[in-house]
Amino acid sequence: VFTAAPSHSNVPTQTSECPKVSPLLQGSVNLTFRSSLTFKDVEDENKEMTEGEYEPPDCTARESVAILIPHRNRERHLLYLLHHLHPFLQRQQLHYAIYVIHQAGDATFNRAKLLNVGYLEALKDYSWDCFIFHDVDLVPENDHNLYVCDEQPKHLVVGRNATGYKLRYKGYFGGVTAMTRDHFLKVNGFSNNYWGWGGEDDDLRIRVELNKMKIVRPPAAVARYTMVFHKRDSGNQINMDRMNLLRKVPQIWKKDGLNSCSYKTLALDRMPLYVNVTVEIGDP
Ligand code: UD2
Ligand code: MN
Repeated sequence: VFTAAPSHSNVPTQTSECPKVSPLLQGSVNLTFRSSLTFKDVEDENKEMTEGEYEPPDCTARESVAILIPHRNRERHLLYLLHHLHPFLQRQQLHYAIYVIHQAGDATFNRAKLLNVGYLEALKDYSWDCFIFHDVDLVPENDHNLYVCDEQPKHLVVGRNATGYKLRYKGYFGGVTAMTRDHFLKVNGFSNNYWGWGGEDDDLRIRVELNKMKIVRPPAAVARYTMVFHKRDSGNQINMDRMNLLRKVPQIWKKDGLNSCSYKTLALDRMPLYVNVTVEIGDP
């Protein structure tokens, strides 16, 4: 499935590169969150998807991007996100695949480790150029917020509805970020040691800075998201150790990350809209 050939049979095999700016972009879109929406509806809207992967039908995409979504027990949010994200990415004329990394069991949640697993598993399918680390509950409002990587690690959530579309704090690197395969390898990925809520995004920023890279952001006018309302999940209590961990990043980052990420894949399901990786990642 993960081959270069487009799945659309009436398209000539030799296609030219997609334009630098997609003619399909619409700008700011009106988001809807219909409570009667079902997975079947979203599958029917996206018939051209094969096993979570997409390629533009009549041009060759300039970039191949893997979207990684850490997940447990947020089915409704996942559905809304898929409903909006597939057409959004298709309007950007990307070659992409969506991976949902599902934490098995009910031990404390570990967002960062799940994202490390997503990176390692996605690279078994294809040599993706770019990775987007994506909260399940953040829906992009403007398709000029391009899901491609930059020369430098990119933070895509300048603002969101709940915070008046203002950057939460200087250095904030949470929610949705884009890093190339090499950027992420260079920083040894995320730490695997953040169990529960908070800190893992700041840890990644520190890794980026220690490696002499600089975080960039799209213009505030396009880097806008709607976060679907939610309370703190059970199993994701605030991580009281996070400040301690953050102080130790310079000493720890080389031995805690991609190179020490141990896990057991329980299932890998290639569904129409995404690849679902169910993984056992242990507990604190
Ligand atoms: C903020 C950050 C997020 C992360 C988190 C701290 C923003 C917009 N987002 O999110 O990137 O840094 O703080 O850890 O600032 N999840 C599940 N099931 C669970 C728990 C979490 O699927 O039971 C996933 C899901 O993708 C969710 C993400 O983890 O979006 C972050 O958790 P959250 O949404 O509860 O935390 P939030 O909104 O404070
Ligand atoms: Mn959230």
